Amino acid sequence: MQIAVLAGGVGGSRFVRGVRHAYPAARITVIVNTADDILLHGLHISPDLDTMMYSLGGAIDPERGWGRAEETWRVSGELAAYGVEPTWFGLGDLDLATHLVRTQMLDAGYPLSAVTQALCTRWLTDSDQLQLLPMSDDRVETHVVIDDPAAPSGLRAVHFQEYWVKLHAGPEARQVLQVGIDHSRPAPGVTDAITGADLILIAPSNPVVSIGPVLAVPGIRAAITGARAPVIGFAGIIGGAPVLGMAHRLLPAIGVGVDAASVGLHYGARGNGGVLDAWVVDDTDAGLLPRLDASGLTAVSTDLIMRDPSATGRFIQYGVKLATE
Ligand code: FO1
Repeated sequence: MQIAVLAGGVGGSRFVRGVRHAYPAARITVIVNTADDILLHGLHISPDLDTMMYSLGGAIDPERGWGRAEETWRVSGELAAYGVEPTWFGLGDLDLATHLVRTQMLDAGYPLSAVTQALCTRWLTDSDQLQLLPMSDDRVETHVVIDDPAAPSGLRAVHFQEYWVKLHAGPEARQVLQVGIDHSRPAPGVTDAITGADLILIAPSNPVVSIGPVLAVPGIRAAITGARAPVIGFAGIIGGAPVLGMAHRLLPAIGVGVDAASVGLHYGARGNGGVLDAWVVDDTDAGLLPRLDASGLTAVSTDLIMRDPSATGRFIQYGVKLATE
């Protein structure tokens, strides 16, 4: 059995651990958002790929949900002592090695997909069963447009990481842009993983800055709508609030309500211009099912809290059953 998963970082990696638990014999390909990527201190940082890699490799810091366990911060401290900006983005000493290897390989001409495969040989020992692919080898960056009274236009675009980490998603997001997306291409293996899959899963990751960019890479959405496998999506919004992260600060900027029904209808039903065959919401949101049904989107509710891989695996199997029976 082949499973393709579309995912972001922290929530996405917990979800994939559930997929692995539910389908231990399957070959799983995770198509990971890279629009959070950022160049800092001359280094190429891929937060969602690294979160996925460390998490599945058992090296993630469990409290933060990103970066390495047992991390130290001596280099960051030295950079700050020199007054080198940005000081708001923490790069741990262990994590820095990953960025150094990635940047050296990219500078030597290897595409991000090949670099990711090389990095993963250390962490994913079952690489014939689990593969991480960046959504694209091309540079794509999410920028958020916020108010800036000092700017002639009254607006300013900041990198997503600046909005998320430095500004804590405080300013109202007027617009969210994926710079470079129009000319990006799916990374090698991405469309094959989708068309060859027996099951396609959309993780409960941020619909605006995680799943949104993956679906916006020209060719990926079309591969999904034309795929033979059922496509099942899982809501990351429960009771009108994101389970993780700050999606509620970004959904309004793309005109989508902060509730599981609005996000499901934003992804849409396959055959109706969308990408989903089934949408799974939390039991808290069972009251939204009639609205989803009336809009032609097959939906079901269950307990969507990702307590551990076994609980996550259970709700994944439940959603799959709905879409395939
Ligand atoms: N998130 C933070 O809130 N603060 C940080 O300083 C930070 C550093 C960081 C370094 C490497 C990395 O792979 C991830 C890092 N993250 C940090 C997480 C990241 O900014 C976001 O959680 C994701 O991009 C959103 O999916």
